Formats: sequence, C-alpha cells, structure tokens
Amino acid sequence: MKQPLVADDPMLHGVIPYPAEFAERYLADGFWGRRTLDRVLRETAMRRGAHPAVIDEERVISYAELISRIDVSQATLSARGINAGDRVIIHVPNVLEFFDAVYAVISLGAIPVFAVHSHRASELEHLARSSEAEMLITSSRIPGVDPQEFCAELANRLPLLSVVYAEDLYEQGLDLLAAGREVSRAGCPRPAHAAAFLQLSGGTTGRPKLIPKTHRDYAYSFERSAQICNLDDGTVYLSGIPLAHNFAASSPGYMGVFATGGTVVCALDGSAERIFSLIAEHRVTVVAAVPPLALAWLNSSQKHRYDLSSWQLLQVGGAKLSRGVAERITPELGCALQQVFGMAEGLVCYTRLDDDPETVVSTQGKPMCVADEVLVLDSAGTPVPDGTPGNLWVRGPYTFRGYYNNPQANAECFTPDGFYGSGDIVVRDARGYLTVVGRTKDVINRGGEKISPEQIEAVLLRNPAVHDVSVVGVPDEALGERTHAYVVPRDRTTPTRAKILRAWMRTEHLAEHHIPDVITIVGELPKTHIGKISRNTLRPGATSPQGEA
Ligand code: OOB
Repeated sequence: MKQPLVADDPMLHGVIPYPAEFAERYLADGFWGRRTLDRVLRETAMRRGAHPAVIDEERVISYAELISRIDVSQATLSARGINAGDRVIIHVPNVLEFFDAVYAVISLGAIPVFAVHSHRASELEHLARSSEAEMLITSSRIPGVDPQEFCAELANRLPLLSVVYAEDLYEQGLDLLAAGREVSRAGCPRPAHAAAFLQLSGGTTGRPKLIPKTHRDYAYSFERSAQICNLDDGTVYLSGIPLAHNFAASSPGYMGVFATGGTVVCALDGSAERIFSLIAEHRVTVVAAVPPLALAWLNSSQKHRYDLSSWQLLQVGGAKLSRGVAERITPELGCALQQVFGMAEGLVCYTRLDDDPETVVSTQGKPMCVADEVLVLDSAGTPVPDGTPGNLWVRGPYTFRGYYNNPQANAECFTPDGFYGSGDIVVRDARGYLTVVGRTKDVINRGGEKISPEQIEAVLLRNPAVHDVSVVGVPDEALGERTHAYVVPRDRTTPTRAKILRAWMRTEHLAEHHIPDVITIVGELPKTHIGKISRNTLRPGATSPQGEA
C-alpha cells in the first residue's frame, strides 16, 4: 500500500503539510521509509540480540534485554492508563531507564515530550500545559534534585499530572506480570508518517516551543547521520550532553547507534574525569559534545591519566566552535574532529570524515541530505553571493513544517513557500559548506559598527590565560550598544586582568571597535540546559537562562 503523503494526526496540529509534489519526491527518492523508531530498534535486536545495547555503570544490557525491559515497562504504562496518542514528558538523565521510558511510550503509540533533566517545576509546568501531557516520567538519579521535594512541587503546580519514576517502570511491570494481571502489551503503534514525539526548540529567547517529528523524517535523519559518521556494529557511543537533545538523539546519537547495532554508554554528567574514565573503560569510539565541554576536556589535567586510544571521533556542535579550540582537538585528544551544525527544527550539517583539516577546523560542514534546500538571503530576502554573510533559510525532508499548536510562531519563521528561517547568519562557500558567523539577534550594533560577538570571542580564546569567554552587547547612551566580554581565566588562583587582556588584544592587530569596552573576569559562564553558553543570561536585566534548551 502506498504511504499517505500527509498524516491526519492531531499531533501535527498547526503544521503546514508538505506540498504533495514534495512528499511524493521524498517517498520516491527513499528519504521517507516505513519504519517507525521502535521498529528500527526491534529489527536491530533481531540480528544483534546478545550484543550490548546500553552500558550504565555496572549494568551491561543486551539488545534482547533492552527489548524485554521496554515491553515490561510498556505494561506499567498501560496499567497506569496511558493510551495511544497521550503525551508523556520524559524528564530522565542519561541512564539506562531513559531508554525504557522513551521506547515504552513510543511502542504504546503514545507521544514522548522531551524535557531536559535540568528542567525544574517551572519549565515542566509550561511543557505539560502546552503539550497537554497526561504523565511525566522522572528519575531518582537527577543530580542535585531531592526527588520528594521535586514531586511535591510538581503536584502543587500540576495536580492532575501523573508522575512516575523511570526506575519503577520495569520493576512495577515485572510485578504486574508476575501477579498475572491482565495488561496489554500490544500497544498501538503509530504509522511512520505520523508524529513520533515532540521535541523542544533550542531558541535563545522565550519559552521553548514544541516541534513534532514524524517517524519517517526522524528515521531518515539518524540513518543518514549514521552513514556520514561511519557508525557500525562496533561503535561505542558516549554523549556528554543530554540524550533528550536532538544532537545526542539523532546526529547520529543513540538512535543512529541503535539503527546500526553498536553500544551506547551512559554518562550522568560531562565532567572530564567521568568522560575520560568511561572512554578508557568501555573503549568508546565516538563522543558528542557542545563547545564548552570540549574546551573543558582539552584544558583538563586528567587527559593524560587515561588510555584514550579507542577514541576515534569527537563530534562538536550546538554552538560555534572557535577555530583555535578546533585546532587543538586532534593533537591534544588524539581523535578526529567533526563539526555538527544542527537544529531541533531540522537541518543538520556535518564536516565529513574525509574532509581536509582546514575544512574541519574552519567550517560547520555541509547539509547531510542532497534534498536539503538552503537559501542564504539578505534582510530584504535577496540571495547573497557565496562568501557573503546572510540569513539561513532551509527546507527539506527532515526539516519541520511548523511548531505544534503555535500559529503565531509559525507565521513568523516560515516563508510562504515553506522555508524555515533559523535566525543564524552563515557564509556558504562554493562547495555548499556553511560557516556560522552569528545569530541575527546577537549582532552588536556599536555606534553603527556591526560586531559579531563570536569574532571577539575567537580572538580572546587564543590567549593562553583565557579558558572561556562570552561577549554580549550592553545598552550605551552614546554608542547605542557597547561590547562586554565575560572571561573565565584558566588559572583561577592568579587570574589574568582585564587591562592585560586589553593590551594583548591590541597586539593582535584588531580594529579598535573589536576590543571589548568592558572586560569582566568571572569564575564561570552561565549555561543553557544542554550546556551551551547562555548569552541571554549575561545581558543586563536577565535573571536565568529560562527557556533555553
Ligand atoms: C542543536 O540544536 P538546537 O535546536 O539546540 O539549537 C540550534 C541552534 C542553531 O540554530 C544555531 O544557532 C546553534 O544552535 N548551533 C550552532 C552549531 N550547532 C547549533 N552554531 C554554530 N555552530 C554550530 N556547530 O544545537 C543541534 C541539533 C542537532 C545537531 C547538533 C546541534
């Protein structure tokens, strides 16, 4: 039977369907297949039953065991009244039970809503309301959270939301089955063209928006990513960022690993010590990180204490990786670097494993799919020539067509013919490789001089006394905006001084307006929920990185 071109699915409410001619092409060209996300995992389990699928501390779980945990967990969810189509928030860190929860919900035909485990009651309340969730699955292993206090606060805000610990899904399911309770494990799988889950936008303003992903577009994105990253059944994958984030889920992420039959190692946090010890212990081959983590690993004295010889590839994405940091990765960590420029909304670009070193350190890669249509436009909507910065617009088989139930946001970020504007300013070269030079909203207008904060950050990062830096624009009566750099020194006992840094910058042959008006030395920089530096929090009047994923 032919696959429908559009899904009649309430989870796609507000989403502009792909025009028939596009859908037909994506199907005919094989970008969209028929496999659902749980089917992908179950098919791998049929061929790789005994192979380790997940390692979490001492627990080594084979593909066959993982499937059986998922089936048993599904029984718990059914017994608690979860049905096909219900929304279930996943609020679980990088632990084995994350997979029980995600795949049990999906196998039931219910819809996971991916929170990040650093979200707290306030963000979760917003998510629960906007997704009309029935249940929230949390964990007793979230660092720094008292589970009882947390659940009490949630119950206070959301008295009707059912809250379950991921750790209980499997245990309670076993009890139910042992007691011979009549529980349905059949589920009600959704078709490949229907929404599989809701993911959060990572935008840096306002509350996160909900992005519906269909099985077929998501399966394409992680299968293609797995190909580009050369995953195979010997891959051992470790993510320093939350598995709930699109990068660690599908670029190629744990789903790409499950599609190819490798192993996912769980890391509860991204500290250098934990990551290096896991790499050494489990012979990890591929690691994913955001730039601040990669920088922390590079600057850690721990790196010589561990055998990191299995490590083949470090993927860095989520925010701009400065060239100076990129250049240190292979010499200092011994693995290859891959830059990943992606967005939860869709488009993912990769530097390729066989790219020349200059391309790998200086660009953010090229789109993964030949059917990705990228436009680089000036503010009037006219295409700019290659080599000139412009706004990025994109359309393609795995790029979304609208936020869930959010007509206002959808009206603002799509062109009439369905291109999504990400707000990124990029330069494209003749080969189609993109270099991210900033974000529309981050550009600092200093007396008419347009300054990209990334450019100043990249210079400061070359100074050996600087560990990390973030630059923001601050309102200024005379100039409109002035530049303010927040600098984390490498040596915290005798930190460098603003005056010394400014004098050093002058020796770097910079235009005067590229030397920060103010430099503040700080102990650390505020981060978003997945560990990107939060410029919003550094801007005057900001309180916390609320809403930034
Ligand atoms: C990833 O997804 P989100 O949704 O958290 O954030 C997307 C935004 C992009 O629009 C861009 O502004 C920024 O994050 N970004 C980068 C970047 N990767 C993402 N900016 C500069 N250089 C990069 N390499 O962050 C994401 C999703 C899938 C794969 C990788 C990252």
